Amino acid sequence: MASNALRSSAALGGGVLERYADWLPLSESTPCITLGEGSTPLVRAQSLERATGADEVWLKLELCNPTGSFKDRGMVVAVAKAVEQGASAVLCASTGNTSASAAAYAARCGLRAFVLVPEGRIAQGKLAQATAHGARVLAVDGNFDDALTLAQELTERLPLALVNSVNPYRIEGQKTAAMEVVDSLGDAPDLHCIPVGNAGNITAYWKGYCEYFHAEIASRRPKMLGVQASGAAPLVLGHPVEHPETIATAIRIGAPASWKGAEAARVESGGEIIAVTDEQILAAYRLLADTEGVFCEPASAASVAGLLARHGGGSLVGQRVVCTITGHGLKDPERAVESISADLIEIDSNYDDAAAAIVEGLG
Ligand code: AN7
Repeated sequence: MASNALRSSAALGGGVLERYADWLPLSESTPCITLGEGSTPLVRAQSLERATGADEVWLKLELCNPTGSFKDRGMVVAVAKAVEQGASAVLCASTGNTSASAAAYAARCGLRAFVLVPEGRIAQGKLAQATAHGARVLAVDGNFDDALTLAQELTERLPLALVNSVNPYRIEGQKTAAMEVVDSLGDAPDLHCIPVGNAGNITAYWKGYCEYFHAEIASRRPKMLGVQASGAAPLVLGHPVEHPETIATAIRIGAPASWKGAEAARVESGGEIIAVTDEQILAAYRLLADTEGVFCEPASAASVAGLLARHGGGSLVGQRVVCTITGHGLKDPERAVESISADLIEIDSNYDDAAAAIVEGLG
């Protein structure tokens, strides 16, 4: 009954479960739920082609997912499996986007959602989403790493499905983004740039690229360029960071759960994991908004900041590059307003004042 009801809620065109069913651990009794996640745009970024010398730079706009981040791809699988297994509640620790996604899919499936977030360090838009979907939000007096430890303890003892990316279904769903890149471009790119926080996503992309390579759908695999914020760069330093700090709150993580997955992606792909400063992240954030019309959240701009830091000199001639843009700029309105408020021009409500300001702007 329940599963039929959920099945009939599928979107026209299908979501990740329907499109990538052959690649996912689904069974007859997995409900085919969707909010229309996946099938995100892949758009050219000419300013980045000029800066890096690459033949093509593509942005995979994961901010176009239903809750505004890439998390929906993995969450739809994790929540579908939780429903299949009879769970009535889900729990996650989150820097914000996972909680927004868990809350949305739980609401859609009639599950309760509980989320643990680092107190005072989650972007307002994400908190608004979790609250809007009726999740019970627990603000932890600690950072994300403390919250994740607590989440694991809680799910060991209470009847809750853990939907962090330590849940393998999350990685399975997220790998479909790499498959979509290959489906769109006809093959894997030479280089794939991606922000790294808890390291689930880089692990998932690498898995997706490898599976398509082994199935001979892709003729090669890209080098993976993982990018961390310099104040939260455990994978670059080679040890956990006790007090991670960065304005990119989504990736303010000191002890990534998928450490080994990120390392494997780096080594097996012949790639790198590098750190960029908050200044470099904000410069990329503004560049994407100013020159490409893409308004992402700061953590997402890390992939582009990393691309420019490593290849800004024009070393990518002949190459095809993809950068994942993980989350929407509206998630973190305070950051956006902070960086644009200086440009607000106050005028009286009359034609002459308005026209004068516009003529000045036309320069
Ligand atoms: C916009 O929501 O960890 O390396 O709890 O929100 O897979 O962790 C978010 C991570 C990049 C890093 N960009 O991905 C959470 C959370 C955005 C993000 C990442 C996150 P992972």
